[in-house]
Amino acid sequence: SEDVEPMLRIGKSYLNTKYVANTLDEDQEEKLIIQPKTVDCVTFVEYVLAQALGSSFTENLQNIRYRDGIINGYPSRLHYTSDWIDNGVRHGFLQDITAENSTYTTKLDLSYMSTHPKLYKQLANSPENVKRIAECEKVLTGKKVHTLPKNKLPDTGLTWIENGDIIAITTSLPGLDIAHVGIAYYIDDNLHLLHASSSLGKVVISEEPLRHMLDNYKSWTGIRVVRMSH
Ligand code: NAG
Repeated sequence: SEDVEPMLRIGKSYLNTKYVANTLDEDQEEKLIIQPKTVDCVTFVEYVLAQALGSSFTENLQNIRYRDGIINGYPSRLHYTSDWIDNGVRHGFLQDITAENSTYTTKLDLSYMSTHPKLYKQLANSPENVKRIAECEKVLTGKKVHTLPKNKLPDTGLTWIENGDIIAITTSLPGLDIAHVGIAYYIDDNLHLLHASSSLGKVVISEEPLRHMLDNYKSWTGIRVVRMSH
């Protein structure tokens, strides 16, 4: 049954967990924060994936959250989901499902963090961090990635999108790649999203199908789908 899928089973165990933003940004010194009782959309998926991968949760989390698993200051954290996905694919614990199943592509154009340093505690007063982040953005900018435009996603989902898949929602916001992330969850043949919702303040299963959620936000353009490699 669907509950056998580990991402889904573990993800559901987080239902009602409180949504709190910026839990990774409190300390000046960058270190591995493990705070699964308060999550945002990204940290929710990270904790679930780290648990689903098995054996060492801490080691998994570090490999998921930091470029090549190495913690070396704020810029070593994988802030952009495209970078996060790239890292996971490179290290063999994620599979790019949209790349295998969708012919639609888009070119990455990343600049949001370096152009909005005031929005990030660790960038606001550190030109050095801004410079390093800008370098990371430059590496990925221009890279072609596969996506599924939202008008190609029916309420019922698609055969190649499975329970427990990680869904990353693409955005038209200039300089940013992904606006939100969550976990695919089929209910009565419709594809819903299991996610940490900032508006509801906790981890929920969306009442509406994912397609409706996408239609509600003009800047949400489509999705990328990635899967934990077993
Ligand atoms: C992401 C943030 C990242 C943070 C993560 C978890 C961006 C581009 N990325 O949305 O800095 O580590 O959430 O809180 O803002």
